[in-house]
Amino acid sequence: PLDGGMLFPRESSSREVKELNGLWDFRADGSPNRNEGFEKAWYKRRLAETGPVIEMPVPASYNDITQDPTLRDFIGWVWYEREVFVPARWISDEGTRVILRVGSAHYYSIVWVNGEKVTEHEGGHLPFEAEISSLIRRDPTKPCRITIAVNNTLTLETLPPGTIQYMNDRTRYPDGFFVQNIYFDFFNYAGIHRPVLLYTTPKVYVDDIIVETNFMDDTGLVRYKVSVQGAATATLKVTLMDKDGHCVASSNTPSGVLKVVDVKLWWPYLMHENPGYLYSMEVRQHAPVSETSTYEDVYTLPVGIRTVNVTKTQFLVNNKPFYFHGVNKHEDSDIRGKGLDWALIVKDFNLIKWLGANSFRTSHYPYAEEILQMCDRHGIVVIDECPGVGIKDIRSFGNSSLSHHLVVMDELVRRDKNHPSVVMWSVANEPASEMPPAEFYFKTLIKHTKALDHTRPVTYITDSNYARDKGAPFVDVVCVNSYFSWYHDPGHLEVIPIQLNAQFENWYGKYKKPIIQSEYGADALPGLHMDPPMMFTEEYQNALLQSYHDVFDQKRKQYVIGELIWNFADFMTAQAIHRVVGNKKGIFTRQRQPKAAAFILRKRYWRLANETG
Ligand code: GCB
Repeated sequence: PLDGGMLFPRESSSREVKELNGLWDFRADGSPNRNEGFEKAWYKRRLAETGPVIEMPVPASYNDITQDPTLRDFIGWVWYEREVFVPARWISDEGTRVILRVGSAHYYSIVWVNGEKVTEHEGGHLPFEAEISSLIRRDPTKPCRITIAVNNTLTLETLPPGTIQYMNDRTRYPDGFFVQNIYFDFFNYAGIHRPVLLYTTPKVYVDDIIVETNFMDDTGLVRYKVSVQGAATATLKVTLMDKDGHCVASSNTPSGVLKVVDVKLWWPYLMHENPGYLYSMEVRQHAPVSETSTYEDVYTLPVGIRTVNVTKTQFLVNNKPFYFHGVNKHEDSDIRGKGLDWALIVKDFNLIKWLGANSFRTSHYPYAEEILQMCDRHGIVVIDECPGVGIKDIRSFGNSSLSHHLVVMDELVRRDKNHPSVVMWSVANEPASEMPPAEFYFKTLIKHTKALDHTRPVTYITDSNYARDKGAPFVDVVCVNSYFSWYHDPGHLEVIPIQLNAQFENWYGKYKKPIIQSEYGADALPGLHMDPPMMFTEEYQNALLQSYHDVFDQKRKQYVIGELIWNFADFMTAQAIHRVVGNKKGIFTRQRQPKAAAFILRKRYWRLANETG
């Protein structure tokens, strides 16, 4: 069980938010054992007093910001620091809690405030926070100095996993040489990737809200549970409002079911003329402080009312068959790496809607909450994936890896449980699921996830053989990746109809579960042309996609319930002989300009929307 609900920080009449984005002082610890920062306790003084610092933007990956190749490929601890003035009224009012929150930092983080450790966190894609109220009250005249050390080292027990390999042959490698091996295909960008902020709540506060929605005929049902922290007794008022701010249901108990007459359901994009309809659930809580005053806290949660169900052959949203025609993405762009960037986020949504895509998978880690909130508003359906990518080594199936994986699912479900856009959890991508320990591993992991959230189906994405995969018995939907005529039979497009048909028939024959083609694609260098098509040209990417689509069209009327292209956009990877400055399977370039394939998909997705929507 985790500590606290970690509701997304929102301003309200009782809560303030102060963003700490911008330039922070920064230093990478390049000492041979990467430990100088701890030995010399850099957090005790200003970072600039313990050595040279550079300016580093937050949020952003640090890798591509400078001209220094050692920083791009740095492995170990980097140190961030920033001083901030906390508003005097936050300090003087003892009834105010002040919380420091990091949206995400990759991979392991330790946080100090004025030299005192306030929290540490493992995992690069989920938020963490610490209450710092008493600390900042100790010396209200001083600015508050926030130090965050972040380590990107991956081991067999991290998610994603990796190994550190020391090269001790001095005839071939320089002294102290080591490399980070990874088993996944994207650059291991690091740093503070999402906003850092301070926010306040009253001492008695709304700590968590859980909603589960359903409907019967025209009546929406919102089952909710509010947890309040800081007081034994508090009075609550829960009000559900429609888009125009009219109250449609209310209650004054901490849990219950709100009934909404003439409900406006949350529908996916293109399935309804008014997709992404959100109600607002205002939770207003009062707790007496003294005879004359009370603490009041107000938190407003967007709520979409919808259901999700899976049958042997269909994925149902609001009891209507939903066909996933969409993309796999990455959080990735020039210069900022995996840093959250609003211009990029909005551009990507505009491209998704231009394509007529109705869904994406958060390959291969949880994306920023800000992105899921946009999905809620626009009706873009999400398969929410945890960072379980690259579980290839048998040692990554061990007990401590599994227990960490369970905690990551705890954190992911805690964070994303209330998003109507999230319709399914993916617990992993392309694990070595044919290995013997995979059976227990996935059985346990999926059972755990279902216990956390009984309302959503659970899957993981497989590229192993249907006859040998050991986790597939436990998933609700089979998600298969395949790269026919790319990694297998390269250049031979003619194999696709046979091999793809066999893939679907084998999986369905064995498991009788609906199938999503969760990845397929080909690299294409924009502007490279050949006819007849050759690999890496735009023509080959087009031809390959079209061959896949022909098979999808036969099977989607039976049990194939979705197709997600690999990938929405080109993205950075580690340097390797099969990667030319990154993975080029995007239908858009990394700068979000269309390749020829984007127009093929656009035509297809709009046609599918009209046929299935
Ligand atoms: C896959 C992986 C994805 C890779 C892709 C590729 O199967 O899931 O992370 O980027 O193939 O292009 O190799």
